[in-house]
Amino acid sequence: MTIPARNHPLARDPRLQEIAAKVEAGVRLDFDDGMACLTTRDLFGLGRIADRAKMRKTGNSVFYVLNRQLNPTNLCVLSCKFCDFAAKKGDEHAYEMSMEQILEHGSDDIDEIHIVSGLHPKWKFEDYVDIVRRLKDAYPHLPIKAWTAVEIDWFAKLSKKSVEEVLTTLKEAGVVAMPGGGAEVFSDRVRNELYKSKMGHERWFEIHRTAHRLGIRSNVTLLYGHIETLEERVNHLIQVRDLQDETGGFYSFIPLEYQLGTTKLVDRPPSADDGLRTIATSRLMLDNFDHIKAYWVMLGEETASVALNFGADDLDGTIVEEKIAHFALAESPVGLTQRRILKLIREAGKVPVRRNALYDVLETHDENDARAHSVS
Ligand code: V47
Repeated sequence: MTIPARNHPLARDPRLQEIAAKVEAGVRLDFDDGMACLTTRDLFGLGRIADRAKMRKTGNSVFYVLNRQLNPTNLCVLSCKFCDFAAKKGDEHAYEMSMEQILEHGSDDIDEIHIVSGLHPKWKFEDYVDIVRRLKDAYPHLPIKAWTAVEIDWFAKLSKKSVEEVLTTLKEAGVVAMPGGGAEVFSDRVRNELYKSKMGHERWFEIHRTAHRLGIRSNVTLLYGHIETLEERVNHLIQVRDLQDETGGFYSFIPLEYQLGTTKLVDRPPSADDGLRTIATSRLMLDNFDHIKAYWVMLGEETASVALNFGADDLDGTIVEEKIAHFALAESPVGLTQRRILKLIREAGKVPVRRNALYDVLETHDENDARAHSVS
């Protein structure tokens, strides 16, 4: 029996009542629905609908990973206007790690190493491949999630190889998955304003499409809360959904909250309300995604925990030493303990599930376990 839209119990806003009925009937949301989600005054109604949609995908589970981030250098030939991480030679915050320092980031006790880098003006493609090879040699069981599409595009230029050749070489070296960075906002207007010299969205799509074809699955991000319009956010989601329809290769969608840092593209950071609304809208628009990530580094721990009742089902991980958001003055810690992550998930009333980079389930923390971990 279909519930008449006007009486739908989950929301007060009549537009959301229609959306709830559509979601329940498995009818895909359109652009106007996306705009209604992003502009409704009934935030809690939106959250309830998104949580219901999440429950249908992954039940009460919330995923997390024992991981470590590695950013081998921040020297970068690009000058994206939102980025405080990138540096030019001679800048006070410029750095490049030695191979020894890089290898110290690996461990046999974690389930993912997440590698993102600057586009170093001197390093060759082989140097980046070598990082993967050496990590793989040192830690054969550690899943390596490495290089965004921006780096892959750069590697293809450096080596004069095709995207397929670059990705095949990296896969042979040990890359099993790719992070979703560099997507920013799939809009030519935003690109022209903020990151003109970086590849456009067609190339980003081509790289992820090729990765998926080669068996390297990946994530996709949205950088929100700067100069983009709400219409551009919804268009971004629709383009992401179209690509997922085509390849089915994305694990997770990750809205990244813009950190003002020193780049200050806008006067104020995005609000918690905006973060929750964006997560919930992503869950509802992206009906072909299993996972929506509440990235605690940029949202802050508390908002990320609340987001687990607004459609998110993944908290990312322990990270240990985050740099990109913290060079942009993020207020969150640089890493979290496993105990803290379990607490954030349990405070949201959900069940923590430990995964690896490939979303294989490694451990479900049951009720008895919950009591053991609640002693802080
Ligand atoms: O592409 C740069 C963003 C991204 C800022 O795939 C900024 O699991 C906010 O992609 N404020 C890199 N964001 C990080 C990334 C990521 C993070 C966590 C998990 C995954 C995953 C991917 O960081 C860049 C850019 O969009 N970024 N500067 C800033 N000031």
